[in-house]
Amino acid sequence: MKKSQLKVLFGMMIAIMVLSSCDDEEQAVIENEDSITQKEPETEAEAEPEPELELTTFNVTITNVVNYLDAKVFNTPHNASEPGPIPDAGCFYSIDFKAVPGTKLSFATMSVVSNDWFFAPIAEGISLFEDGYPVTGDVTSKVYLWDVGVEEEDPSTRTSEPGGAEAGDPDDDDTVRIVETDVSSSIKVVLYYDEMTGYFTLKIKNISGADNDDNPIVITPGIVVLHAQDNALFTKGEADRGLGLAKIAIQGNPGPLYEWFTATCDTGAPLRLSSSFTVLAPGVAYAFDGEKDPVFEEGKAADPASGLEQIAEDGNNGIMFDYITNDLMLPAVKSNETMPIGPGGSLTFTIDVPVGYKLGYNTMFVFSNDWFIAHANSGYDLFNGNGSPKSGIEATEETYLFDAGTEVDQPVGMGMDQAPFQSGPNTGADDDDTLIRRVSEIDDVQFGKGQISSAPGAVGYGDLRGGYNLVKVTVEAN
Ligand SMILES: [Ca+2]
Ligand SMILES: [Ca+2]
Ligand SMILES: [Ca+2]
Ligand SMILES: [Ca+2]
Repeated sequence: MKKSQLKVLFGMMIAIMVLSSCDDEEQAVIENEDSITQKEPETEAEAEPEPELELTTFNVTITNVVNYLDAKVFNTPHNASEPGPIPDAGCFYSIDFKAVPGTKLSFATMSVVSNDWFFAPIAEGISLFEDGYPVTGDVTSKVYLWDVGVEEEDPSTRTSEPGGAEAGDPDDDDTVRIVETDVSSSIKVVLYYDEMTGYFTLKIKNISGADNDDNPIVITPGIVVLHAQDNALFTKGEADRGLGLAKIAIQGNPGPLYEWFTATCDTGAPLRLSSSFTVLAPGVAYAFDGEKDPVFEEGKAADPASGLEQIAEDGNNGIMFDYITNDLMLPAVKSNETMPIGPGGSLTFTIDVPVGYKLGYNTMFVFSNDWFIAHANSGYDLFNGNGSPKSGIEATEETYLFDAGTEVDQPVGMGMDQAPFQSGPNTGADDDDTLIRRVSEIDDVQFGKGQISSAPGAVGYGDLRGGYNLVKVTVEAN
């Protein structure tokens, strides 16, 4: 799908970049004023604030932390009625899952005739799409045999020995490391894809079998994880994270690791799984000194002059930037990045702010019709009570996913009127509800996880309320 459509989006972003290329000079002027101010401090500002205000420079970073997108346990061999290991050559596990371009696959299954060895893809995972097309066929060459670094190699305490799943000395090398890069004589790993349903099927087959004296192979129940960033299960050369991978590698028990990935808070909102795969559009950061964010107000319709519709529907940050700069006459900057930011990437902003001001920011949740990520309307206090500037990731806690109320919603990442796929800007039916509101529910069609609810619309990774796990916001005072 969609490669050409993504190109449209990138093209659009480049157009925006060209339109705004004169901003660098404006930025330089502001910086010069700042340095003059610092050399010759003037008396307290009164009626005409502009040149006299003491400015603090903040670096604001909105990181796209989308990573773990789904986790599944596999435990029952194909055509078997009970969960169990696979000792016989030719038998296999079969796991169905849904995924969209940008997704990587990792899994782990134990090699029983070992102390703590497991089969898993290369640390960055297997990309499930290449050039927008699903990857299918034999992917065994991307699967290695790994040592989890928890139990010392000793044939008498192998898991296949009586009591071996409980016995064994600590490994004298505690890092996760490669045992073998060619596992094709042990297992075969194949991917299938169904165009109609969008589901992949992963088959992990025992090739050698337990009876092969030269290479006895038994594989066990394990876990499949769909992710967007590298090193989902472990980092090569680092110690096991202690989250349950060793339970798979030593005992063939995927339960603890599955629990870790799929943990929720009391309301059922995920603590770690991201709701969606999305990129973030170039955004705007701004500062204000009133009670409420002057750019948008939750519970009211978007102000047509504010540029909210354009930023939320099309990822166009130019109109909002101009509105804040020229109409509201408040400090505003566009992100330094002029292209969409995928998982692991960041939007960065450098903004000069008068003491006492609050921070606002806005970036599109690109795989939507009119959703944007922004701080709550109260704004983030950039300064402590004594006027000292703040630094840290605290702003993440009150960052939420909003619906701009300007375009009707289609399933995330699946709508032909959404920015990456639409024929042009401002394409799509009007929203039934024209008020700006938190997105309190996402129906995950991309991965088939179903309804994901977060009453507040929380987007910070690791938020104790659970939520969508999409971003981290970092503020750093210079
Ligand atoms: Ca070991
Ligand atoms: Ca053992
Ligand atoms: Ca909407
Ligand atoms: Ca649209």
